[in-house]
Amino acid sequence: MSANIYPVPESLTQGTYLSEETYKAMYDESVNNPEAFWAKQVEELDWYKTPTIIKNTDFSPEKCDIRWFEDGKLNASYNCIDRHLKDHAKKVAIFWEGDSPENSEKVTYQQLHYEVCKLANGLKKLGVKKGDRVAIYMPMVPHAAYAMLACARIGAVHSVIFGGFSPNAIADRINNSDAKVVITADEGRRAGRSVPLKANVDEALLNNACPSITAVLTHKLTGGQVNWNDDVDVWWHELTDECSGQCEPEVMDAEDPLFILYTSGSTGQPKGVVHTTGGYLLYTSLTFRYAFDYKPDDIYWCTADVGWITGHSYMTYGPLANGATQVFFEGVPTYPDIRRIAQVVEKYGVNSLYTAPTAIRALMAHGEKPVEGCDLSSLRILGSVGEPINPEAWQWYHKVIGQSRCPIIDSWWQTETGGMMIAPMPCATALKPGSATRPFFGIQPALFDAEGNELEDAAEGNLVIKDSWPSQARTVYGDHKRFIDTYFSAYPNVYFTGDGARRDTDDYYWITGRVDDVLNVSGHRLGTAEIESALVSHNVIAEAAVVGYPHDIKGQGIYVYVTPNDGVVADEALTLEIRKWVRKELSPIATPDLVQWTNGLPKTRSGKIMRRILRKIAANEYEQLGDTSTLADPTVVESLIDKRLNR
Ligand code: 6R9
Repeated sequence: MSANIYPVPESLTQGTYLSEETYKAMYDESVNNPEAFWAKQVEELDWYKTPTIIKNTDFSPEKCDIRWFEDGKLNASYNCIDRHLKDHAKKVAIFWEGDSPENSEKVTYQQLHYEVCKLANGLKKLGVKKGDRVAIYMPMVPHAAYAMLACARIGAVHSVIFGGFSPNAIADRINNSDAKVVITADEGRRAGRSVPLKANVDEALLNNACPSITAVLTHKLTGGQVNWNDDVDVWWHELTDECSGQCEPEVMDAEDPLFILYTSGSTGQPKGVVHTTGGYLLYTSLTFRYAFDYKPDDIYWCTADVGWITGHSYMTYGPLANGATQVFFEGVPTYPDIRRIAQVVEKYGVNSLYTAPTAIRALMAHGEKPVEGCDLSSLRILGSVGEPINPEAWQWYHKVIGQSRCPIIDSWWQTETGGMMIAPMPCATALKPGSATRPFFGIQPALFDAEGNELEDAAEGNLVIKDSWPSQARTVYGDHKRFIDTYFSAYPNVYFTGDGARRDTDDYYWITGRVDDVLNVSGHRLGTAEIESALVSHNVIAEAAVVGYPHDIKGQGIYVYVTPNDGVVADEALTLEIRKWVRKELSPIATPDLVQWTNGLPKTRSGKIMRRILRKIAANEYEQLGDTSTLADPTVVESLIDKRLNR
């Protein structure tokens, strides 16, 4: 293991502010004396009232009450915009790069302020008040960031819904959060195709399905045809036309909610993870600065979508709180051709690039072609997020994109953690391909076995975090019990991540993937339960079980076992229909890769589906099924193996 070590590049050990010694000293203080450590870090932000109470957190399963900086007062939009205006009003905040290379735009901090204030005033005109929820269903255009920041400015709680979700999924999320307004665009664009965003919102709202919504605010992006209902529909440009470009930020408590973001879990419907203002903003700002060794003239590019947590923490709040210049990309890495990433890096002189293993693997399949003829000399730091990065993809990323010069910041974290938890520091940490390396300040990872014993030294087990950190989720919206049950009941008094990990003899962490029924498909997090519920809502399906299986590009593919209702003929046409159905009911990202029809599923005598067996068959590891003696009908397994699809 130790043979494959990449030391900190010489160029990064010079004149940087976070060496190995400073990392160690700061880390030690952050865990031995968190109060003192975080009391110093509050200077990261501008406060109306600087907090004096730093940490007040309780992981006990009875209560689970998490508060940071609770007597502090601030506004997130002020911190992301206004405080940069004095010296940097003309600095570019966003270089927007369209789906088509012919479309681009730049937005300075001054313009950002103007747009955000106008919209904030517009939202007030629509009756949105502090504490109200606003749903945002937008493509990757600067207006998505305006919408988030306008909410933050007036103290409304945004709930961004990924632009790839279907009408049902939109309606569920709107209803769970009781959103008052939904902000969208006429259409999105992806790889030359248009995405009917407004039409999807219309369908979600059909038959008064979302009674809390009083207005649909639409940004005219493509000028495509949309249906219009004067009772609820409002054009963004018409609403904001007469609004002032000044809007006083609302003074918020550090613990006031900033946003809700829905994410998939092991069971049931997605959970609305709630993040609050002070701790979240401070932690994302700090991690952004350290993980990317951020310097004021840097050009930073994260290829995520605002619909996911990475788009919140490291495209919106983290970089903007630092006054950074970043690229906002509407398109996909392989359009119009596989050199798009390299072309955009060259066009803007990108210094730090943060992307996902699935994109890296898709490019890697083309050898050196994705960089042919492109100048990548501006790159200094590369980042990876969303799923484990396999060593081959790591090495390709390092050599071909990073030209063997740039460290790879493989950052492990989650929607619930708000910011990076385990990640190398570019100027301090020697790298091992495939390892997220060491914890960030204040993070105390530990490994537990199934019985709840903490494992010492080099070991493999379930990953938990032993104490709170500022950007930790505070609750599940409207369901604190579910928050406690999901994260604090597997092992009392620690946060359970749902991931497995290995710790090596250098105390480096290697994330091995989810240990629950959450899939990670191309870096998108999906619950098997959600896909199963979409499947059984089709009238030909009696029962469904969904598992993940290893997939070269996507990391995990979706393998579906379905039992048809009596009399249904399961042929290829029906398989196609089922795949389309899930696409439409949930999202294209949830489309099953493999659909195996079966007359039965392996169940225990008490009727529980034995997923362990289904996972093995899907992985084509059917010879190692383990103990099947508790099955109600062992012959089911024979026939499943016989007709397995991943050979
Ligand atoms: C930020 C984000 C969280 C899950 C997480 C884990 C996986 C994310 C990873 C990683 C290995 C990394 N994950 N980053 N696994 N190495 N660097 O992706 O949040 O969408 O909530 O997904 O993604 O399994 O538990 P989210």
